Amino acid sequence: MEYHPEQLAAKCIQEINQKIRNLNKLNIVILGKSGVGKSTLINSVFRENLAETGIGRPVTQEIRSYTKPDFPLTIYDTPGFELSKEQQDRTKQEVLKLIRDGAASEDVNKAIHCIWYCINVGSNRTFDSFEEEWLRTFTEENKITRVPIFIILTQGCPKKKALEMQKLVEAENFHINKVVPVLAQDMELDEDYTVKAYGLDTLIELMTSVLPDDLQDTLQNVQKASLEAKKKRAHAIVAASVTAAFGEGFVPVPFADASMLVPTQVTMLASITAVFGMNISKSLLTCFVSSTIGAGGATILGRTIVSNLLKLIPGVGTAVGGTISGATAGLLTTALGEAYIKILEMIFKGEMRQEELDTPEGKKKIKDLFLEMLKKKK
Ligand SMILES: Nc1nc2c(ncn2[C@@H]2O[C@H](COP(=O)(O)OP(=O)(O)O)[C@@H](O)[C@H]2O)c(=O)[nH]1
Ligand SMILES: [Mg+2]
Repeated sequence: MEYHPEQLAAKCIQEINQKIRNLNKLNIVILGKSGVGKSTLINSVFRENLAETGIGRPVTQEIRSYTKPDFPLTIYDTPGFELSKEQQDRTKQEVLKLIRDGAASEDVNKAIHCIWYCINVGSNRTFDSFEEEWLRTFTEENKITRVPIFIILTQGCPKKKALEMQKLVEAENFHINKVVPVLAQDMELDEDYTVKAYGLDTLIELMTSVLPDDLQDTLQNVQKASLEAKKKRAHAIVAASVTAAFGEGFVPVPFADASMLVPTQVTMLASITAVFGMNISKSLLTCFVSSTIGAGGATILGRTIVSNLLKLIPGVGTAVGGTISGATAGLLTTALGEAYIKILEMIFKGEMRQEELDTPEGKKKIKDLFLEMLKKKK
């Protein structure tokens, strides 16, 4: 089997698209009076500006949904929440029905996975008695379906006030998962005094802890607030790919036969890309593949790895009778995955543009990174 970096990159792109298409849909209900900062929160946490796509699609009288094609997230918003007691009551019944119907469908794509109840720190001393009553009955009724609920204290500035409010709300002992103070965007208080945004990474970590495994890739794909959460998931993908393909590492892998190693690596790179939720170009992937496991146009495995890489890194393993050990194959795959994560991290942080990698310096950088990871892992 002969693989060229171009072909491999094309295969990667194909798998990335497929992987993203197959991600389960995450469904979040967001509640709270208008002006508390729901839209700002949504747009700061997720990588698509869902809240800007107009008035949304009416789902029921009080519920609107926001989504985008090829984006595995739906936000259910309740725009009339504060207008009257009737509307709040109706909202409650409609949300509970949405939850029940979703659960009854037994379809992960239709279930409601989390509820974000937003309270504005800036304009409130605490929440009013009607909201308190609403939350009391809502959380009681939700006890059966057990959809995770976060009370999010929005516009959490000054922070001291946000923390005081957190204590107050926690003392209510609602049946909820967590009270989370956040400031979704920097807040300018004075011309020379700006309070930095905070709390969104914590919110994502909490989401990570409550969502089931079949929504973890989705969460990481759609969120942009926590690079750490993305990296953690990506590291887990690398470890799982290696274990699945090479087990404990004692079984020899025929290095001239790329049929085992290469598909494992392609799938791994595709899964990592989906978790980062970035549009990675085919030329970047071609560069990456050619600068790591295969030198331009040659067979990826076999000769390349054995005569170049293993020689470069003494002690990493040797080729015996046409095979490398599963452990060595695992090591190479791990280093490949970790180098790729590092590159996506640099792009995510804006430290490097994708095009910059398609230069001699860029390629050297990739290669050095891969070798560095190999040395680290051995
Ligand atoms: N600086 C800053 N302004 C915010 C924040 N959250 C909301 N706002 C402002 O508060 C106003 C109402 O926010 P919006 O998201 O539209 O509230 P919604 O009605 O609940 O969707 C807007 O002018 C926002 O710019 C925040 O975290 N930081
Ligand atoms: Mg809004």
